[in-house]
Amino acid sequence: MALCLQRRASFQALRRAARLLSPPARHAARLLSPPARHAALLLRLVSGVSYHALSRLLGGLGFSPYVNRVEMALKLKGVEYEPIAEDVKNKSPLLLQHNPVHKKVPVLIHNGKGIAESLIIVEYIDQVWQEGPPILPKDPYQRAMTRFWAKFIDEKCIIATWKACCSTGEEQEKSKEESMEALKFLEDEIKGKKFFGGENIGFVDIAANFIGYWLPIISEVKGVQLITEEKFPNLWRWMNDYCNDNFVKGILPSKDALVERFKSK
Ligand SMILES: N[C@@H](CCC(=O)N[C@@H](CS)C(=O)NCC(=O)O)C(=O)O
Repeated sequence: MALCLQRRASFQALRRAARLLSPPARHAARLLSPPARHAALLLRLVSGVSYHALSRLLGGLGFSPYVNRVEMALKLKGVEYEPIAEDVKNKSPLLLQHNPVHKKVPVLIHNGKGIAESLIIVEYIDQVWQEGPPILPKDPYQRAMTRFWAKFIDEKCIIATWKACCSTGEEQEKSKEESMEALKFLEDEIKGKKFFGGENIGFVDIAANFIGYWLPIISEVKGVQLITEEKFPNLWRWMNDYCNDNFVKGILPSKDALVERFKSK
């Protein structure tokens, strides 16, 4: 009987805690099994942490520009998450379970379900945590253009600039040319705007994280000049604004750590 009363009291407390949750979190709570719901509510009750604490980021303790995109989105939305280290040379069963197709980080595990591919994860975060600042525009045309540029950055800019820095001979020369051509499009796209997202950092800025921070460091280490103020004044200005933005600065890995990493590559 005493146990029954205790359970009832604890259920009432949990119900009160449930009322404190935001509508999307309440909806998410309904999808959990009763024991998981109980545990999540207790967590909220004792620590003030919401269901969103059930987010885990695979690769979240390494140096990956792709993982860094997801960290940006989670932090922009104020989502609590658990970073999990991943050794990509010796992949964990958790990574293989949640990203059997590509076997790459990042993977976001949210409420037990895995989502792979950094840009898809960022979009997912934007949809799930709608109460935070928007990452993609709502207008369908603007949204399509945003996705277009993010895809362009992934397919044309990152691969070409990486090869321009890290390959040799003919492949390097060809990649340098491809980089210049691709970066020129970004130069035109950022002209007259503070960020690709307008006044605030958005999806394309997050997608271009590699171009803004990692590329200048890799170029310096490898002695390859790609983005200069003379050739790309608008992109150059964006890179400075982006990297010196107080929010972004707090999420980027240290330059020294990256220099060390790329010296050995
Ligand atoms: N298109 C993927 C790329 C992710 C990616 O290349 N991740 C690297 C770390 S930076 C990785 O996991 N590499 C392991 C491998 O290639 O086996 C994304 O956007 O998430």
